[in-house]
Amino acid sequence: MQTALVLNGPNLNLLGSREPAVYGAQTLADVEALCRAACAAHGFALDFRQSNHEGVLVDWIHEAGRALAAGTLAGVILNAGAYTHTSVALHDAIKGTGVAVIELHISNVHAREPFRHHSYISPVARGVIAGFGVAGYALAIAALAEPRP
Ligand code: CA2
Repeated sequence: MQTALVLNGPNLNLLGSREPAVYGAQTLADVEALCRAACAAHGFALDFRQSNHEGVLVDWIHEAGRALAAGTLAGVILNAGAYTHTSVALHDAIKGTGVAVIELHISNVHAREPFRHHSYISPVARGVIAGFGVAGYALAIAALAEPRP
């Protein structure tokens, strides 16, 4: 059974505690449960993580690259949070490992402040899902199950 690796970046541990109008009322634990159900439906194991540290996220992408080489990885769903808009390091890690990454945002970043309109992840992502709330995580897991175009 292949694994879907779901990586969450800075401040996503605060989900459900503030800004419900933007991010909804569900907690990160609720999102993990939602992902577990979606993975079960698609025959994936789930590895669900969160870090506030850029280098830790880079290390996890490298680990995903090794899992890809071993044939145990279905792909990565990455909500890089604010690092989406700043991190050349994450861009380089994704490009360097060749892992299939689906970029995920809970909010529609393009309907928000201009500084959220640019992503360093998008050019190296297989696809992007944004604006569907936490349901986007289940959509991303379903997308991982689709054959590559
Ligand atoms: O919409 C998304 O998923 C984002 O990746 C969330 C990031 C933001 O910087 C991106 O532009 C879009 C922020 C995550 C912070 O989440 C919080 C949740 C509750 C309270 C405070 C922060």
